[in-house]
Amino acid sequence: MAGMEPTDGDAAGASPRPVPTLGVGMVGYAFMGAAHSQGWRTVGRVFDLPLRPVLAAIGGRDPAAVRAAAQQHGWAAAETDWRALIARDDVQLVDICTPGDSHAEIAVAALAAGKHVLCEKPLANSVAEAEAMAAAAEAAAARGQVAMVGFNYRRLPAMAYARRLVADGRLGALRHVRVTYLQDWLVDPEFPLTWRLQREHAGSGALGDLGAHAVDLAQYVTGEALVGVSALTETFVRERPLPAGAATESAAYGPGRRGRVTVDDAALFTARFTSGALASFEATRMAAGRKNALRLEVNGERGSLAFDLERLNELSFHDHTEPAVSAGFRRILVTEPGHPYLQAWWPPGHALGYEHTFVHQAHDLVQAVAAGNTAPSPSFAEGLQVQQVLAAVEESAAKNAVYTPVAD
Ligand code: SOE
Repeated sequence: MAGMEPTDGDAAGASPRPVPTLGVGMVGYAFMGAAHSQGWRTVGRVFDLPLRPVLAAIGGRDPAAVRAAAQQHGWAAAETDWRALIARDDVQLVDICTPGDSHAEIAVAALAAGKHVLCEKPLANSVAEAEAMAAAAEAAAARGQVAMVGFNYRRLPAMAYARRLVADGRLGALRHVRVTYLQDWLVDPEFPLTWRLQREHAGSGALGDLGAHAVDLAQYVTGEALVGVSALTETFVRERPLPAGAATESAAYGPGRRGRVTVDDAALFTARFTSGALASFEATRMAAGRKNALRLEVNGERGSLAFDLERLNELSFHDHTEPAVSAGFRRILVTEPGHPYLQAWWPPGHALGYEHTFVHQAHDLVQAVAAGNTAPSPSFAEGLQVQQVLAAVEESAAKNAVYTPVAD
């Protein structure tokens, strides 16, 4: 499966050590494609890996655009048909960075073709698709293949460290988890109707786009699963201009080249964890001034922690067992070599950023492939569970929509 390629050797001129390669083929080259490319390009230069990822081929429908993306992001070849990309002998791992409506088809085909798979979040657009993907991943695992979901925020050193604090009992029994994921790129009602605003392409709106991260992160940090939700969703701007060059002006699109928004702009829900801890979630792309504000707070019997993605190198921790007179939240700068992933990076205080999560994600996946760990986390089964939570949120929101205030 994996090819062989000599390393450059070290500065002293030692003879090169052959390192097996892992050919990566990526489908999609927009925002997530660029972010994943960064991860694949960088990971082998920062971490000492048992397999060296090679950016073998990138896939996309538009021949000129995919060739340009290959050049910009460092891919050796470009394919206009994802099936051809999967079939390539130099591709052992398929990375899916397309909109949700093609995740299931590509992932199932790639797994059937014997490839390892990384799939962007949310795993799918529906529970049925996610079930098919999880079943395909389970069958492929028996053949030694690895499948993982791209919940990249787990790979933030601060979040991995927060999980460690919880697991070590530093917070004691958990009581509350509060997660908000706030962006503002849809505040402008003239923002065009891109695929992220169409149910047939995106599955859902802020819920799947941001809420999926929130749910995964809450479960990852606490090590617990959510059971039971109660939700509200809203679409504040129901029609938007069609994007420039939109191919269709079908009956579904009204006059003036505007189209219907078929997903939520915001989703709010409360939930219960297996332990009985309570959680609240808010996901919106309508919070003016909030750019990428993923905030998480966990309160336990023995302490609390708080995190804000807009200050991603920091974790606030309060140890409630300390004397009240001197206790309080303190800021941990998560850049020490003893913090997750930091050993490979810069000296303490030399901060990391958003893109490093994709490097860490590539690192964890390559290690899993090399170790033959066919159940890396987050697995497709975990992606399916998140999808089930999202579906429960939609179901609850649909029911809640019928409860109207009672006049007295
Ligand atoms: C857009 O809202 C988006 O790019 C998400 O799709 C990503 O998953 C999130 O990390 C940042 O925001």
